Amino acid sequence: EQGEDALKDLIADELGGVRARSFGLTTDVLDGDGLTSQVSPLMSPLVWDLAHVGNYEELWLLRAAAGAEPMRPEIDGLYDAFEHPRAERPSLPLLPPDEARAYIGAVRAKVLDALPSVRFDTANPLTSGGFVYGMVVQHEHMHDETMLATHQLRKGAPALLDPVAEPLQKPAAADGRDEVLIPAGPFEMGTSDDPWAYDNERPGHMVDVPAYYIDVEPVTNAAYLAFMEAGGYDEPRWWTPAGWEWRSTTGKRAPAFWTKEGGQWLRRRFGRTEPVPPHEPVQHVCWYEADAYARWAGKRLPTEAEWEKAARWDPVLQRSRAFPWGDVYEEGRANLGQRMLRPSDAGSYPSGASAYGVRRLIGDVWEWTSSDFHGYPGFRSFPYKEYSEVFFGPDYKVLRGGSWATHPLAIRGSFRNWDYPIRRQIFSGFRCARSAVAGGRGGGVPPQG
Ligand code: AVJ
Ligand code: FE
Repeated sequence: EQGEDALKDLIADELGGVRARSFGLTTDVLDGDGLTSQVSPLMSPLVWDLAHVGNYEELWLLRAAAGAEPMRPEIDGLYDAFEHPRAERPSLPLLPPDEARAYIGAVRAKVLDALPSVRFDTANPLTSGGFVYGMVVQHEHMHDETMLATHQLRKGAPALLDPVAEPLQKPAAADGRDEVLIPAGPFEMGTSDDPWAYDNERPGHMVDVPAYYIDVEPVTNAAYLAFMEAGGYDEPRWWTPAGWEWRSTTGKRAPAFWTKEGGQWLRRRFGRTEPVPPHEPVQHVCWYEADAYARWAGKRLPTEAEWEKAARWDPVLQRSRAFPWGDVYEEGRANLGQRMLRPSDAGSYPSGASAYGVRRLIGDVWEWTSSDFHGYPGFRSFPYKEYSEVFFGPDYKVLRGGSWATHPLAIRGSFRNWDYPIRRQIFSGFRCARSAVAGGRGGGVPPQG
């Protein structure tokens, strides 16, 4: 009982925190067209995201968890992501900003009213451990990160204050290791006991991973620029056939938001233009670009299992941990939660290193892996198949680790994100790996360009 009350207090706090964040990205900083127009067919109008998170909260916390009747059944269809793809959303009769705010506020008031009487007993998997509340809080944080991608795509004057916060930890002296060897052996991938983990992170299962090397840090802008200057975009041998096709049809020759002026590379960041910072991880690259860079570097992208073993496995204790540094989130060990509007420089956050000494796996940039998105052995869809299961297959690549824009509650070592290999509006970067077998980079997609 005591534990359940404390958990409910935490849930109420986190619901309040995420809503403040959502307002900070919408009605606090924009109005009118800024909220209702669409900046790219890839994104929703911000006012759609705002009402959608409230509608999702109504579906799961009022109707499913508390047995309430629908508040406004006529709007459900508008905010169903599967009924209306993003490109269609601006032409829908969406709730205007003030009505959206009123609706999601009314939902929230009822949620907080009902919370004390919702039972969290283990007999109901939806509410056991507060699962469905965790799902709703994480969902809103994920949409907040999506809203940040919308802000990044906006033209015109900056809407977001740049906190220009220093990283909580300054870069440490380089320890001279570009990559570390992860010896062969099994590790536990995924989780069976994190109460707020998604279905796609479950169940925990042992995976035997051959020995490999993995980069200590994500690939920086300076390193990526070396690939560009070496003609990386013009050499079909570095690209898979689909990647070469992407590069040829789009004409892209640099990460998204980069422009060259007077011989200098600049990048646009939330409405401001600045020189490309050499020591930050490269951001806004698609999977094809990451894959081509890795091949040029004589390496390859890590598999999902390799990424997760480097992040979570403690070879001394012989178990996986939730975060690289231990079992609980600790502020100051990773660049998360939008405290800066950018990734941190290489060498930052040394206390976030994993047991193997791999750094900045959590936060800074989402990291592309070589893996397609599939269910783990024993996967069971829960609580709805449209969260994960409908995306399983060869069309999506898995990203790991979260970005500077990801909230700590919506990331952990087992968390899996996925997107199309052409996507670059997300806060995506990568690190490289290579097999530790004699003579081979091994395991990469063979170049056939
Ligand atoms: C897990 C980030 C791929 O944004 O499409 C949001 C999360 N699911 N609403 C997405 C999600 C339902 C999802 N990603
Ligand atoms: Fe959603």
